[in-house]
Amino acid sequence: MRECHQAIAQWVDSLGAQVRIDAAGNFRAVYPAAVSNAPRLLIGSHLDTVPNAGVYDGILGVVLAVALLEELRGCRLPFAIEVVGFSEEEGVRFRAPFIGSRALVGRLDQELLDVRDSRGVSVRRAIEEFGLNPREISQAELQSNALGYLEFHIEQGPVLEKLNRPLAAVEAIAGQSRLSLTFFGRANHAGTTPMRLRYDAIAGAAQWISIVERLAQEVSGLVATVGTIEAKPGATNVIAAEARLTLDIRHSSDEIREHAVEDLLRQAQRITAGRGLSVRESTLMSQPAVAMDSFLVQEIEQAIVKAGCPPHRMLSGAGHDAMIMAEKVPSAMIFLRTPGGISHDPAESVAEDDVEKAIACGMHLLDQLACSPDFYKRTHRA
Ligand code: HGY
Ligand code: MN
Ligand code: MN
Repeated sequence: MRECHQAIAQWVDSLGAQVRIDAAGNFRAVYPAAVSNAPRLLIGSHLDTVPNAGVYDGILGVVLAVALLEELRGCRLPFAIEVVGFSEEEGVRFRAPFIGSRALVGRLDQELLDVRDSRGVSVRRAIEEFGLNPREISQAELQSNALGYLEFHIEQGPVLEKLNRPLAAVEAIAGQSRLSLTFFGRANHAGTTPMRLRYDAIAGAAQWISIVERLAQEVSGLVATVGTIEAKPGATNVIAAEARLTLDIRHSSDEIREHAVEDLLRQAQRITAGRGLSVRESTLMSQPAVAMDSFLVQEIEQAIVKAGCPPHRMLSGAGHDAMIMAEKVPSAMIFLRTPGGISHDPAESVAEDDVEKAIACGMHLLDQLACSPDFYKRTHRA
């Protein structure tokens, strides 16, 4: 992350932007406006990613923000532009996503600072180890002069490729719940324990996982993923005493998502009761679906057309920092087509032509917002 900050700082330094790393580890660079004390528009995305990832998820949105500053060729707008590179969006290390953007909306609270990673290192300690001061986190918060937040991001799915659209305006971001469930059984010898006398935690978890998949297949628009599973003691010839897994479940309707979570937790209770097992669950996150700012969505759509692309609006199944930033400032996203619909994998890619169109779209958008009286009426929500 430090090397990443240094690389981006080099790019923006020559453009006259003021760089700082805030107390949540976010990269912040302000490109001044034509006048002093001007309001500011934030453009950015996250710099962290997932294990064995591609090289565009998150970082592309920060690189595109820098590309827009370069395209301005020294021209100053009526508003400043703040490039933001969020420190932690994916939730991989601490199983709690959006740590960086939550700092900007004042929600990086003590509870979150106390969350520990698999080695027992807390968020607070990780911030200190990075050389930052957690007591200064409040200084990372958005100021009241923030006009809005824009995020360029790869779609990470197959929709735009199927429609042969390079770009899209995101209308809303699906809500998501992330839970941890641990199934408890009883360890025993794999060779001597008859099948009818077993309390097999992995077998119970496996039965539940098949129900998770079946429910998501049956409910339109619902996606559910068990992405991690750990067994204890974790030996070939030992019946598992524990199976710890995570559930990621999403839908554009909060009601459908929450109902699905309740249903699956009931199913886990039923399965474990029937097998003489027990189960403990904890909710890691419950993030409501978030609509993007309708004024900005409209402006983005116009800019997409001016960039020579057919307009398209869509839902984002992936979560993004924009859903957190929307709590405080009007926020919106521009999606770039993802060839093969592949993401969170080294095969993730973008077409250079689409990136070029995204930069053209971004420049039209800046031009539109600079001349839009309505844009300045947008205010930061306290
Ligand atoms: O998991 C997601 O929705 C995104 O990649 N953070
Ligand atoms: Mn991601
Ligand atoms: Mn992302």
